[in-house]
Order: sequence, then structure tokens, then C-alpha cells
Amino acid sequence: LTLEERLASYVVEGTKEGLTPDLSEALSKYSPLDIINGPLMKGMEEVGRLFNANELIVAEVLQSAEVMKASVSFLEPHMEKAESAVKGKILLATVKGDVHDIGKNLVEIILANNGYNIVNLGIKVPPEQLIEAYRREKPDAIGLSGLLVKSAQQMVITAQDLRTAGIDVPILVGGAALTRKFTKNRISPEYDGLVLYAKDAMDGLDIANRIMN
Ligand code: B1M
Repeated sequence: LTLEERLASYVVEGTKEGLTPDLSEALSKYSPLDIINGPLMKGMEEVGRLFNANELIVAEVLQSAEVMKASVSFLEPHMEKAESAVKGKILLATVKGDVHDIGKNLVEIILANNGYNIVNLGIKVPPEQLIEAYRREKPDAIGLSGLLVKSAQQMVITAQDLRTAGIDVPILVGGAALTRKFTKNRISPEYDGLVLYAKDAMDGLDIANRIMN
């Protein structure tokens, strides 16, 4: 197997044996983010496909997630960090009912490395918890992640609950179950606040830079 194929296969197989030396080798050819967005994501897409086809069980997908997380932790110190003043504070959360957090945590790393102060509230975060955190932290924006189809609906509910609580900051949304069409900068016909869809972590950074600077 080529280096790229091996990197994808660690994720698919859910094994870390040999992972670190291969990641080190990859760092001599690619940037950390290219390694994540390239071979590692390719592996994760394959995991999603196999899972969908009932060829993997949840326990196996968890192993794959562990490999992805270990890889991101290994690569993180090698990522470029912008030496900048704090550009803004962002609350991040995976919405209520959803446990997927690899993408959200990647967004945290990218934003934190680029001058944002991130408060990561974790997974399965109900609107009440976000409202409480908003009042405590006074962020400039709120980032919501969700990968399940039902999470898209949960984002609408969350945005409306934030609004009802009098919170009016831009909301950044992302995750595989969303599309640009879903938001069109309007999360629902009833909601009139600013909602911006990011397709990946770098897109999230671009949007944050646009709305907060
Ligand atoms: Co789950 N899962 N999973 N899963 N899982 C999906 C999402 C699924 C598409 C797989 C499939 O069937 N093909 C499917 C969803 C179906 C649907 O609703 N359409 C699914 C399912 C069904 C489930 C369960 C219901 C399975 C079950 O129990 N029967 C269950 C859900 C539990 C729950 O949430 N209540 C479940 C559980 C799990 C694990 C726990 C085993 C594990 C998650 C571990 C973890 O996150 N700690 C897991 C995994 C790993 C996946 C897949 C295989 C990979 C997701 C991932 O980490 N991708 C996934 C299939 C797939 O996506 N190919 C799948 C890598 C990550 C870097 O990408 O999160 O998309 P992603 O993030 C991207 C962008 O989306 C974006 O930036 C990132 C890249 O730069 N982004 C943002 C994300 N959030 C953002 C926020 C932003 C901006 C950008 O601003 C705030």
C-alpha cells in the first residue's frame, strides 16, 4: 500500500499499529490539514459507506473514530498558528441528541489556532445549556455542529430558542447532514437572525473572519 492508502486504512480498520510513524512520514510531504482532509477523511468516508451497508457495527466505527482523534491530536502541534490578538469568542456545541464531535473538535482547533477564543460545550448540548453558557461567556458567535439528519431540525429549534431568549449573535452551522441549501443564511422562514453554513473547518474560519473582523 502507498502511504496515503495506509493512512486511510488505519481509519477503516480502526487500528493504530504503525499509525504514528506513517503520520510522521506524511508530515514531510503534506500539511497537517491536508493529511486530515485527504487520506484520513477518505478513510472516514469509507467507514460511513461500510456502516451504511451494515458491514461495520457501531463498536467498530468507534474504533475508527478513535484513530481519527488520535491522528488529529498527533497532527495538532504541527499546525500553523497565527500570532494574532484575540479576534472574538465563539461558543461551540454539537446539538442535542447528537454525539458526533470529531468535526466540531477540528473546527475548534482551526479557530483556536487562528486567534479565536473557543468555549467548547461538548456534545448533545440542549438549547438551555447554550443559553446559560451565552449569558456566562458573552460570545461574539455561536457554532453548532450536527451530523444526523434530525440534527438539522434540532438546529432550527436551537436557533429559535436562542432568539426567544433574546440572543442575537451570528450562528455558524456545519456538519454532514446540512447543505448550503438548508440554511441559505436563513435557518427557517420564521427565524430572522444571521445563520451561516460552513462546509468544513477552513470554511468556518473564513466565515468567522468575515463576520467578526
Ligand atoms: Co455516526 N452516523 N452514528 N457515529 N457516523 C454518521 C453521521 C452516518 C452518516 C453514517 C452512515 O450511516 N452512513 C449516520 C447518520 C445518518 C443520518 O442521520 N443521515 C450515522 C448514524 C446513523 C449514527 C448512529 C445513529 C448509529 C447507531 O447508533 N445506530 C449513532 C448516533 C448517535 C447519536 O448521535 N445520538 C452514531 C454513532 C457514531 C459513533 C459514536 C460510532 C461515531 C462518532 C464518534 C465521535 O464523533 N466521537 C460515528 C461516526 C464516526 C460516524 C461517521 C462514520 C464519521 C463522522 C466523522 O467523524 N467524520 C459518519 C459517516 C460520515 O460522515 N462519513 C457517521 C469526520 C469529521 C472530521 O467530519 O464531522 O463531517 P464531519 O466534520 C466536517 C464537516 O462536516 C464540517 O467540518 C468538518 C471537516 O473540516 N463541520 C463543521 C462539522 N461541524 C461543523 C461545525 C461548524 C463548521 C463546520 O461550525 C460550527
